[in-house]
Amino acid sequence: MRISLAAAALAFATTGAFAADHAVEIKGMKFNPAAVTVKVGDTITFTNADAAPHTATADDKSFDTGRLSKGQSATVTISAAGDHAYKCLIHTMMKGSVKAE
Ligand SMILES: [Cu+2]
Repeated sequence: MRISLAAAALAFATTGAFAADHAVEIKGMKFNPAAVTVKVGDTITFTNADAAPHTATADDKSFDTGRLSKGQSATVTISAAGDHAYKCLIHTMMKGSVKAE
């Protein structure tokens, strides 16, 4: 129930005129969802559910959560249009992407 309500809220928010916040969970050494599409000016909140520390760091340096310990989250603003590949700097095989339009 909690997840479906959050999904409904997110779907509503992304169609609105105001900046929306998107959520990415880091769990099982993966970003979930690994690919998100946002509008320029939206924010993304990354939350680490793993015991291991992670970061979400854009290859183009347009955003960086810094190091997130278990249970920590960080919100970044996506301020540039385009495709932003990102990865965890601690585990560089963990990759995701943000498409900003
Ligand atoms: Cu990591």
